[in-house]
Amino acid sequence: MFSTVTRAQPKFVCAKMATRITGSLFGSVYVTGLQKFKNTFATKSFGDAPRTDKLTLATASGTMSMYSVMDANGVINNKENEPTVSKEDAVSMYKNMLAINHLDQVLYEAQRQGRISFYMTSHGEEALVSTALALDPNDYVYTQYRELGVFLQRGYTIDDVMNQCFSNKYDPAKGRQMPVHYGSKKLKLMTVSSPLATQIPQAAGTGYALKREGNGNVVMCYFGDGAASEGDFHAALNMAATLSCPTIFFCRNNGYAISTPSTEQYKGDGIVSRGAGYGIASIRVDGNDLWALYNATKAARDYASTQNKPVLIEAMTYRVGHHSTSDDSTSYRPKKEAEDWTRKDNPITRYRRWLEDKGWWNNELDNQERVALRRAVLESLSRAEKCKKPNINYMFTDVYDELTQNLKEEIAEMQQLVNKYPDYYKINEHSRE
Ligand SMILES: Cc1ncc(C[n+]2csc(CCOP(=O)(O)OP(=O)(O)O)c2C)c(N)n1
Ligand SMILES: [Mg+2]
Repeated sequence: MFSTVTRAQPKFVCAKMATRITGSLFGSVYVTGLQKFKNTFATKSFGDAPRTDKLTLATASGTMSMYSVMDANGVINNKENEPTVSKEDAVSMYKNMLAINHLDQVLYEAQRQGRISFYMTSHGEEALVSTALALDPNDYVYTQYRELGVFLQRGYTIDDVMNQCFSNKYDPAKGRQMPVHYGSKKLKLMTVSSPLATQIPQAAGTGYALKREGNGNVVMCYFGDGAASEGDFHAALNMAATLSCPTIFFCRNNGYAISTPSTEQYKGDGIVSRGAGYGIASIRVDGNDLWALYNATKAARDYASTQNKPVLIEAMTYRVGHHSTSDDSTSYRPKKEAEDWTRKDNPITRYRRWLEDKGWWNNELDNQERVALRRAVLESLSRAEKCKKPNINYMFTDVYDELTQNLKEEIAEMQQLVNKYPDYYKINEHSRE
C-alpha cells in the first residue's frame, strides 16, 4: 500500500501469510488468542537444553499473528470475541475518541498561534481508550505522551488537559512541565516524563510493590516503538520477568520514532518477539481495533493479576499526525501515506460503525456531540488561558518536605528582583496563592 516507506511489520498481514515463530532460538513461544497466554520454553536452564550435533546459527523467522476482533467495517469476525460492555461504557469510549480529536485540533492550532509552547497529537491512536476501560481504576498507569485517550477514559477532564497545557495555577504540575506532560495522583496516572523509556523500569518496580501489597492490582505501562530501543526497556522487561512483577508492557508501534521508520528501528519481528527472549507472555494486536485492544488488555490484566507475571502487548497502529509541533513529517514521509491510513483504517470510523450497528449511535447524535465538544474545548481553552500562572514560589517547593535555608534565601533574592522589575517579570500574571 505504501511504496516509499515499508514498515517492518505490515499492519495487515494476511492471516495465511502470518506464521508463528518456530526458530530454534525461541522454542515455541506465545499466544494465539485470549485465555491462551502460554509461555513454553525449551530451555529452562543450561542443563535442560536438548543436545544436537547439527551446527546451526539459528535466527527467528516469521511474523507473529496479529489478534483482531473487528474488520475495517466494524463487523465482528467471530461473535464469541465480542465483549460485553454496557451501552454507557461503549458510548463513553466513542465520545472520548472524538474528544481527543477536538483537543488535538484546537491545541495544535493554539501552539501555532503562540498561545502554548508545545503540543503532541494522538491522531490515529484513538482506539487506545479501550485499554483504559479494561483496567481496574486502582491499577497504576505509566504513559509516554501520546496516550491522551487513556487519560480521558480514566477521568482526566478537558479542563485538566487545558490547565496543564497552559501551565496555569490549576495545573497539577504547578507549571513545572511542558504541555502534554499530564499526570494525576487521584487517577493513578503517573506524570509523563520527557526522557524516553524512563517509565518502563519504574513500571516494573511499581509492579513489584503491588505484588507485595497483594491486592491483585497491576501496572500498565505504555511506550513507543522508538522507546523500546532504549536500554531501559530491556532492563525493565528482564527485571519484571525475573522478579515476577504484574506489569503489562504496552508498546504502541505506530511505525515511526519522529522521522525514523520502524524498518530502521529494529530488524526482528517487531517488539513483540522480544518478550520470548525474556520469558514474558506476549501478544500482537491490531492497534486500530478498539475491541481487540480491549480483549487483549483484559486478558493480560487477568493473567498479570492472577499469576503475578508481566505481559508484553504490541499494538500495531499508525502515527497520523506530525511527531510534535516541532516536526514536519512531510519531509520524511509522503503526505499520502498518512491520508491513506486515515481513510482506509481509521479507528474512529471502524468503531462508530460497530456502535451504529448496535443501534447505540447515529448521525444526529454524532453531529450533536461534535458541536458540544467543539464548544466545550474552546470554552475550556479560553478559561484556562485567562487563569493566572502558578505562584512563582513553586519553583522552589516540593523537592524537600521543608524548604532548606539556602532555598529560603534564594526565594528572598528572587522576590527582591521581581519586585524591582515587576513589568519585566510580568509578576501580576502569577497567582499569589
Ligand atoms: C532519552 C531520550 N532520547 C531521545 C529523545 C527525543 N525523542 C523524543 S520522542 C522520540 C521518538 C519516540 O518515538 P516512539 O517511542 O516510537 O513514540 P511515538 O512518538 O512514535 O509515539 C525521541 C527520539 C528523548 N525524549 N529522550
Ligand atoms: Mg513510534
